[in-house]
Amino acid sequence: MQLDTPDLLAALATCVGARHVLHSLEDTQPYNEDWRRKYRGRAAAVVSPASTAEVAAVLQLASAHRIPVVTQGGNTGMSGGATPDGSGAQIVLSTRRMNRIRHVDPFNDTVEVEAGAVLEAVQLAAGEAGRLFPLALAAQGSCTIGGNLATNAGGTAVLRYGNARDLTLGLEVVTPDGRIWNGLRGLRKDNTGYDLKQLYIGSEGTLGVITAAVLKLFPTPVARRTAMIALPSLEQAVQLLCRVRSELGPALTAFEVMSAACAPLLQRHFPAMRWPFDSRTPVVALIETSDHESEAHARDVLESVLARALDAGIATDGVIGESVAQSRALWALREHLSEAQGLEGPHIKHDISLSTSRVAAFVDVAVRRLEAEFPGARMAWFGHLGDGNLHFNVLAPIGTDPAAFCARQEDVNRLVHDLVHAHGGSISAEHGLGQLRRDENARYKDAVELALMHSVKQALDPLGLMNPDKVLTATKRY
Ligand code: FAD
Ligand code: 2HG
Ligand code: ZN
Repeated sequence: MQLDTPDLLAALATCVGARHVLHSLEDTQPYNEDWRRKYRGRAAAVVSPASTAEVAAVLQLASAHRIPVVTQGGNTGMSGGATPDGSGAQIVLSTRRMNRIRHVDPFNDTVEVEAGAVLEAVQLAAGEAGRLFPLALAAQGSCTIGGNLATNAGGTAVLRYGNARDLTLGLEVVTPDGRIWNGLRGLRKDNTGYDLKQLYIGSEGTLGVITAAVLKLFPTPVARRTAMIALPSLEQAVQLLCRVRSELGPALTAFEVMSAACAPLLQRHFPAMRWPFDSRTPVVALIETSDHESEAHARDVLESVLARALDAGIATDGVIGESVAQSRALWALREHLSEAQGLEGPHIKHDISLSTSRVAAFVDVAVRRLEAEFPGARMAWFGHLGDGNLHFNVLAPIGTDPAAFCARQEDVNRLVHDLVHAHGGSISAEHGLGQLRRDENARYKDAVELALMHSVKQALDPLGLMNPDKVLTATKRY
């Protein structure tokens, strides 16, 4: 039976308390819009449970009355996955109040946290216990563990520690009908049937609500060093990656790249930041090493890596952060790129991955074709070259209307994604499909794989109430 608005609000209030149910347009506005301001909807209500039991109560209510639920963590997602539609029928379930770090276990090298815990708070809790939680991304001050797991977030340390999936040992999930699955096992070996947690990780809120997780911890390095290196081409950047990967082994913890179109954006929107090279440098790499010996050892290792790259003619210039502050300043350049691109105006994002052996060939042909078809368009790509993951973002030509350029998004996507597909890559590396890439994914995905995905959705969310029309086109209407 459908509920009218006053009854819905009253029923939700019995689950979480009236103070934690928002309804007015003003109160719900921040939850109705995504970080990029690309998507805007209208939630019937925003409900904020404080515990797993309260999430279960909300989902029991939603399932009894056929109310669709959009789970939202930090709302920093890049694919519109956490934004309700405009029907006014969906509720947003915010995990913000479920933010406890339940238990750090240094003997097992694990931490158990609630889904609404902010990533940075988890990193700090691990640090206080003398351990490292290595997931790292520019949104870490706002994004939540639940969102990280639901999108299988990547970030800057994947080449050393893996993505969110690789860092997860156990999950607690509330199913769409309000049952609680406690899979909070901190085991590194557990072959007792289907590995259900892997279905929920990366499912973007379409199968259930992740309420807690057991995550892996690692030894904290004694020293970290950052270098920024100027390179004549992406091909040279890949060569450098291969060299440092074999020279440094596990000491290499990040290998990021930025294209020439990125520097002017930072200079325009963050003029106080200092770009250390000529702003026309074709490619700049940002490398981070972690050392378990000493500061001096870390410095020597990175200095010799840079010297050898310069001697071999792979790199043309380089700087090493001589202090924590200098390293932070180098990282800040990389971390402000999303914001700088957003300040430049709406643009067309691609979150692609390719094998590192094919990434340079892809970029070469993609740039040539885009330049031919969209003269003046700026290919402001950057990203995690260590994982073959580029944010191949395309910006409007200088002086033109960015919104008019974005109207051609489908044509740009077709060109870029067809090429990614032809190069054996993926059109969605770390941001999730959400609503932004749902249809693109259906276009390229193997038909059998897509059918199996629909079967999983049908099995775990038979009423189709969990984040409808995200990841997959809904086959049911509530
Ligand atoms: P939200 O945006 O709230 O939600 C994202 C998706 O997860 C939605 O589909 C939502 O329904 C679902 N969801 C959220 N919580 C739960 C839950 N508890 N249970 C079930 N489903 C849930 N991403 C990267 O991977 N790597 C990066 O380097 C990176 N850098 C970024 C930099 C900036 C400046 C910004 C703004 C974003 C960046 N992102 C990056 C994207 C984003 O931060 C990640 O996708 C992050 O994991 C989302 O977390 P969130 O809590 O904000 O999730
Ligand atoms: C990053 O790596 C994020 O900084 C955001 O994944 C990418 O803004 C983007 O396109
Ligand atoms: Zn990224």
